[in-house]
Amino acid sequence: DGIAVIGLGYIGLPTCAALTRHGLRVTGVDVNERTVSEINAGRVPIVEPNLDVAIASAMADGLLTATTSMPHASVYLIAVPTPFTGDHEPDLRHVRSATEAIAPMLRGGEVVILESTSPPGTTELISQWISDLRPDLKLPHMGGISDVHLAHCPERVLPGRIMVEIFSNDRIVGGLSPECAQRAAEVYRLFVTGDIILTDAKSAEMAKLTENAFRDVNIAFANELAEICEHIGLDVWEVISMANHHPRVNILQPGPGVGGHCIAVDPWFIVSAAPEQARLVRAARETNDARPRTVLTKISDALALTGRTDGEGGTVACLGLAFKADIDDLRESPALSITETLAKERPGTRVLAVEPHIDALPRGLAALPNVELAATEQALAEADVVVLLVDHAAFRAITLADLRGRELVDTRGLWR
Ligand code: SAJ
Repeated sequence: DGIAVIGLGYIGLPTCAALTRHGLRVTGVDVNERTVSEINAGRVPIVEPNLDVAIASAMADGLLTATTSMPHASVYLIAVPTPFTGDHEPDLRHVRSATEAIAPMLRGGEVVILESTSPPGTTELISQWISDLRPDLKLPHMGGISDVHLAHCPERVLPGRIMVEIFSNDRIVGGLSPECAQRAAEVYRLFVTGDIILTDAKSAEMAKLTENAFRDVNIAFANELAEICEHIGLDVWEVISMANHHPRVNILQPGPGVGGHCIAVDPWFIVSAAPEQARLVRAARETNDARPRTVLTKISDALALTGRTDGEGGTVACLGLAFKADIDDLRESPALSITETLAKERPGTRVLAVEPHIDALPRGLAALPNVELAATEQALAEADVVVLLVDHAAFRAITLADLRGRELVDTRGLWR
């Protein structure tokens, strides 16, 4: 009966592409009717290199269909968002509704795989949810032989490189039983060239969170170093670059904060699972979340140097809105939030937003009368203060000569 991929976003859609490239028949399921009709019309609603061609050829080969209603499938792959609530607790409502849609379809023998990054224990929770809805089935959390196989296989692809990493990355497959892990691993062996590591579901859940918490803690270390170096009058990028010549030191780069929908979210799942123990993980989150405010203070200081005090005019060029270099993704972007907060807090200041990867300002920014989308040259020509927020390749060509006479706030160390 083929494979059903639930959630046609940044993970689900590339997974459809990867499976169909290997000749497998895939039904993509999404609650959003617009997403479904876009995909069925051969259009890809997200920007990711090479994804559009892969989806177009899957459609041309008749291997992919998108729908809003859950089909029967031999393998269900859940790739829905797992955000957090206002108080940093995991919000599993999309996983729950995917489970509720799958449960009535089960006949026995199916493999259900959770790919969404989830708090430890979620795969077991899915097993319990299914058994509540289907008391006629044996589920793996009950022990013994089960009718349905459940596993967690966390996605690990890097936005911007998804269509490479989805094939080449090693995969962790954590089953609710060894048999569940084996059955889920068979699915990944169909298209993954990297190693497949078998474990239990809870260890797989924690391993994924650990990867992103590792990166968050290391970025927080770089951001804290930036603040220390500034306090004592040193160039943090030079200090890090020298320290990284040590064979066992590899410090990441400071920046305006951590964006995207993974690294700024996942560590909170660890904090939620063990609040007393996860002190460093929590501190890292708080350090990285505090960065945009530090950048805003620097922008105010720079404006003051040009003779502008709060609310008193001036033009600021904000270079970059995306959450990191060379992508168009603005979700949870510190660059976007800095630009928006600046414009809101200083209504008398003109803000020129430069983002070569988009054609129109996102709604929140477009609604502000003092914000315009500008080309790099115009922004550099008209600004009193130039703020570098994202190290896009397009901005690397800017020279110090182009910036002469402007106050600079460089959050990425490009203009040292
Ligand atoms: N950042 C810095 N300094 C650095 C590196 C990154 O400030 O030295 C910032 C970026 O500007 C960005 C944020 O961190 O705002 C996150 O960017 P990223 O490139 O580190 O990670 P993501 O969010 O694009 O993807 C991560 C990846 N995880 C790891 O590298 C451990 C990816 O492999 C995961 O699949 C993805 O999260 C996910 O979906 O969980």
